[in-house]
Amino acid sequence: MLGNLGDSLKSTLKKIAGSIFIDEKLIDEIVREIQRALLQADVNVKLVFELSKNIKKRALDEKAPKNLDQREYIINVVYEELVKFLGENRKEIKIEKKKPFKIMLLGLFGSGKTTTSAKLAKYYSKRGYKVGILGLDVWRAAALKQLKQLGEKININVYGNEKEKNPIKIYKEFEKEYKDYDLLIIDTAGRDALNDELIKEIDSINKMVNPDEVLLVISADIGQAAQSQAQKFHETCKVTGFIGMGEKIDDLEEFNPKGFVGRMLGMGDLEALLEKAKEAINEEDAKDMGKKMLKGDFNFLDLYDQLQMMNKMGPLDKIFDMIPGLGGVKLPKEALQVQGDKLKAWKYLFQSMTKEELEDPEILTGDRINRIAKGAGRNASDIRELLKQYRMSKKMMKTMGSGNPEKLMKKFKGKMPMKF
Ligand SMILES: Nc1nc2c(ncn2[C@@H]2O[C@H](COP(=O)(O)OP(=O)(O)OP(=O)(O)O)[C@@H](O)[C@H]2O)c(=O)[nH]1
Ligand SMILES: [Mg+2]
Repeated sequence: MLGNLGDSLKSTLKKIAGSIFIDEKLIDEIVREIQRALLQADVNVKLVFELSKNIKKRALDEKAPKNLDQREYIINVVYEELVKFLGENRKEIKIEKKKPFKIMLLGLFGSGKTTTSAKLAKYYSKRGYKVGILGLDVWRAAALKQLKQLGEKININVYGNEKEKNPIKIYKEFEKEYKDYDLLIIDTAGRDALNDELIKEIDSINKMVNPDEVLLVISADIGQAAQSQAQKFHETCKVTGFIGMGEKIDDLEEFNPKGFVGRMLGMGDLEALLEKAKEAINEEDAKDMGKKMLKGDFNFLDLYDQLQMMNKMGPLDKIFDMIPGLGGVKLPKEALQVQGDKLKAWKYLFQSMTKEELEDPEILTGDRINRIAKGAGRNASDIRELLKQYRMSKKMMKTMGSGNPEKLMKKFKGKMPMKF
């Protein structure tokens, strides 16, 4: 479905790029095509009309910046509006320090609650939080077994009691343990519909648990039915978010509307065009990001993100090309020689560090270095090398930044990470 949507939108964008005149007639035509594509993909009618109204208004009213022609500008408007459309309701979960912060998962049978519990647990434990899972699904046979198997795979403690049929009692049974955790994830039972029985059950669990976030897990292929389902669940129990991504435990990413729209539209084709547009428009953004890097204001978490990107995208110099503000920067040779195996090892090392250490690698003591190395099955020298690499990059950026960042940024024009 998404593939079709992408194809239709892409052909519309190509039409804009290939047009001779941009007039109201063409814009009307384009807006109608976009509407049709979105409606076919089962997007809510009201939202589609709002989106197309915005696109039309901007396409007619706004003038392209000097160095961009109107076609390129309109393509960019469509792209921006799609990103805004998908991104406006984006909500990040902030794990507050409260020991434990509680996330409860709800959903119908087979929607992916249990899998998502494990994904979330892995996601947050990787980021240094101590995470536990509590299984309150007393309905499905072997529910706890499934959860425990998943927990074992990702090294997360799972609490539950197969013999107890009352979820409230299970919650109470382990209540003393929860304060040991930064985050407690609560998996609940589903039904084939949101019936009275399920409502009563989640209502009573909700009152007992008092979760900080309630996430509704919905299968991605149910289209607009998602809305009424979400509505109903929300009425029973204030749902704070939705979630879903893929089957494997690693398949949880923070939703990034830019990346999503980019992928959907197959940015490769339009990349050059949009890149040009972005250079003209997003110089401000690029400057901010560039400044952060140049101030040396980055840590292991940023490095880790870059490594993950790199695994998908290729060598370091290419990645640096895509970081706003760093395109065209020549890296020292050593920095480029970091190859696949090493990256993998680093990833394990990062995963063994605490959040504080990732945020400020300089706090790593000799003792910790040895512990982390042991935990990740590596040598302390690997961590020392990683630190060296980190300090080198940081120093390099700082040196670059000690000149005049404004001037420097002009030289390294802003580029969007848009190669998928
Ligand atoms: N494609 C895809 N499959 C998923 C995803 N999440 C879970 N699954 C699969 O969907 C099936 C059900 O997932 P569960 O996590 O057991 O779902 P649940 O909501 O806990 O199910 P019940 O406990 O029976 O209500 C399993 O086969 C999972 O492998 C996902 O995000 N994408
Ligand atoms: Mg389950």
